[in-house]
Formats: sequence, structure tokens, C-alpha cells
Amino acid sequence: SVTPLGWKYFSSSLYTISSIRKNWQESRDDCLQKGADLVIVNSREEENFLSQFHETMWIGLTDLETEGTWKWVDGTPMTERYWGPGEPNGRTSENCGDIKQYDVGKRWNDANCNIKVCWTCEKKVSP
Ligand code: 2F8
Ligand code: CA
Repeated sequence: SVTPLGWKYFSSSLYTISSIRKNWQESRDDCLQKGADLVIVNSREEENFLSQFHETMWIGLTDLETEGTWKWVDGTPMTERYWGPGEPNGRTSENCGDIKQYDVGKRWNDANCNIKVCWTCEKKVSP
């Protein structure tokens, strides 16, 4: 099969990063419209793969439902953890996860859900 224009294949999923910035919910809505969802990070390899996208990007991680309990958009609990130094630090004011650059490399941050950044959608495909 072929990789559609604008999408990159990695380990049974297709990924695309936006060229514009939106808040977390609008970003998620865009992914859903594309038959995808915000990216869910399940491994170090996937985390490294995402580092090729050179922008701060929303990922499918949120603790909006219960403060301090981080969940992926598919309802699964967070098992892998690649938080930046000191993160998450925003308590009730930062309830959405993004990946951004730290001195130590790209890591997860809890950010205010209303800020506008790029986002990455993931669509699972059969291998
Ligand atoms: O240095 C980490 C810190 O960076 C920003 O604040 C200066 C982030 N804010 C936003 O993304 C809005 C914090 O969430 C982050 O902890
Ligand atoms: Ca933070």
C-alpha cells in the first residue's frame, strides 16, 4: 500500500503534523475529522520518531477529567512517561499534554489547553 501525501508511516500507524496552530480541543477535532486522533505515545521508539517534527505539538494526553490523572484520548492510562524536567507543573491551569523542546531534548509538558500550537494526528493502519 502507499503512504498518503503529507503522512509518514511508522510501526503500523500514519502520522501528520499540522502546518498551523490551534488549541487542544480544536486540534483533536481536526484529527477526528481525518479519521485519526491526537497521537498516543506507547514507546521510546515512537517518542523518538515524533522528534523529527520540529514544532511544539499537542499529543493525545489530558488530565481534564481528574486533576493529576493523565489519560490518553483512547481512555488508556499513561504507562510510558517522557515528561520534561519539572513537568507536569501546571496543576489545574495546565491540563493538556504537548511535546516541546527542553535542554535535555524533546519531552512532554502539561500546557494550558487554550494555547495554540501545532498538533500531530495518528491513524492506525493494518501492517
Ligand atoms: O519551562 C517549562 C514551562 O514552559 C512554558 O512556560 C514558560 C510552558 N507554558 C506553556 O506551554 C503555555 C509551561 O507549561 C512549562 O512548564
Ligand atoms: Ca507545564
